[in-house]
Amino acid sequence: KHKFWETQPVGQFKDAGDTSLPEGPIEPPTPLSEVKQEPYNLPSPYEWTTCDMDSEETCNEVYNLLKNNYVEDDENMFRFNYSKEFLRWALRPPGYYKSWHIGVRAKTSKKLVAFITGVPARIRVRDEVVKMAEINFLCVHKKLRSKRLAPVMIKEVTRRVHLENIWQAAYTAGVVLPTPITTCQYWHRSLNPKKLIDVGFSRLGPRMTMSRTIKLYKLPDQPATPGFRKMELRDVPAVTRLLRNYLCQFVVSPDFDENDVEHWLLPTEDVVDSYLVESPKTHDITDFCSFYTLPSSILGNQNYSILKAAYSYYNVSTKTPLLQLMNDALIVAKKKDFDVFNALDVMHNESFLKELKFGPGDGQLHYYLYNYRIRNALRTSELGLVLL
Ligand code: YNC
Ligand code: MG
Repeated sequence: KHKFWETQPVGQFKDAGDTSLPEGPIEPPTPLSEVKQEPYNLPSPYEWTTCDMDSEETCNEVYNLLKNNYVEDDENMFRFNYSKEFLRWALRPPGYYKSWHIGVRAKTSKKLVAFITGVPARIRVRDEVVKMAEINFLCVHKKLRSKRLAPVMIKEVTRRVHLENIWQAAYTAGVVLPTPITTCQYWHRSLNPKKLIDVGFSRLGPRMTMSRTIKLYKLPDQPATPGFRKMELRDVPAVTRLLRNYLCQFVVSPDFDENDVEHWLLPTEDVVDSYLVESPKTHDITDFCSFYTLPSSILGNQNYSILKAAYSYYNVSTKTPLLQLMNDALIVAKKKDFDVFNALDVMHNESFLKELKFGPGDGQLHYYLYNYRIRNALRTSELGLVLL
């Protein structure tokens, strides 16, 4: 059934529930001298290219490939439209490798027709911190689908990850592959219900009018929590401590240091927003919330072309109730003109989703590890990892 994935060091469906298999790496590392030195072969009309995301021109090509060919919802009404600034941020974290930003071009026209990326991350699984690659942005042009290009791209990124002496990876996908460590659901909180209904993202509830719906989702103009403010550079040490202390309770989470926090969580306009609560009395940083900006193209609507979506990222509450903190996040997202606020049912998110009027989405998001076995699937609340 999975001709490619059956050959890979991932949890196989036939091994589900086999308690004799140990947790941890499935295959040991091989000596670097035994890693294939040449790229895998592509069908002859195509060639490999390393995408330099510092180059305005290359970044534009990647942006356009994804804008036209990346992930759509099941009904093909929306398609992710990652911005160039977002792609630069996502692909250049501390210690990134340019060689992991892999493109495929048509040899004659030089047109970019496929893409896959990795970035390095330290991921903690129970009490072990493992160097991994986070794999993302796998995309094959619509006209080249179902030709088995994806397996070649996955093997090539794996080879380049191995060349850096890294042997594990983490990734998410909307499709079921062998074998998810957990399966999450997206929840959506309307901020601009009229537009969401007009574009078919949501529907008017039974016995609801538009004006009752707008009233239902109305939010205060200002956050309620005293000391709630935007995160600044000087907050990096305190936010790192807060976040490390919080994330250690989950079975799988990133092992963030101060450099990672500066990169991934310090606010970047139209890419990532972070807020914290500074105690007005003690000036302690007690709570934190963040979201990233990922618009979607609206396919074939007369009135609107972009859906502006915020995605819940990492949130920590120690003093402010999480419900109140996230309500303040909704308020600032609304002020920034987002149409919808999305969140997965990971970490403690289930404690606020229903009360803050999030509704369950249809698509599921499956989380995977490569070459690392987890004996039993996790509950979504045991997962402390959000990928972009
Ligand atoms: C997918 N999303 O099952 P089998 S998520 C992984 N992730 O193999 P073909 C996928 N594998 O089942 P197409 C996958 N989708 O026969 C399909 N596959 O064993 C598997 N969509 O290849 C599939 N982006 O080339 C099958 O399929 C084989 O032409 C079929 O290409 C697939 O970024 C794709 O959803 C997804 O652009 C490129 O449909 C194409 O359809 C497309 O014939 C729209 O491929 C965009 C989209 C996926 C977003 C993502 C995470 C990717 C993770 C990849 C795995 C990484 C493993 C770790 C590597 C490093 C290891 C180290 C160390
Ligand atoms: Mg293909």
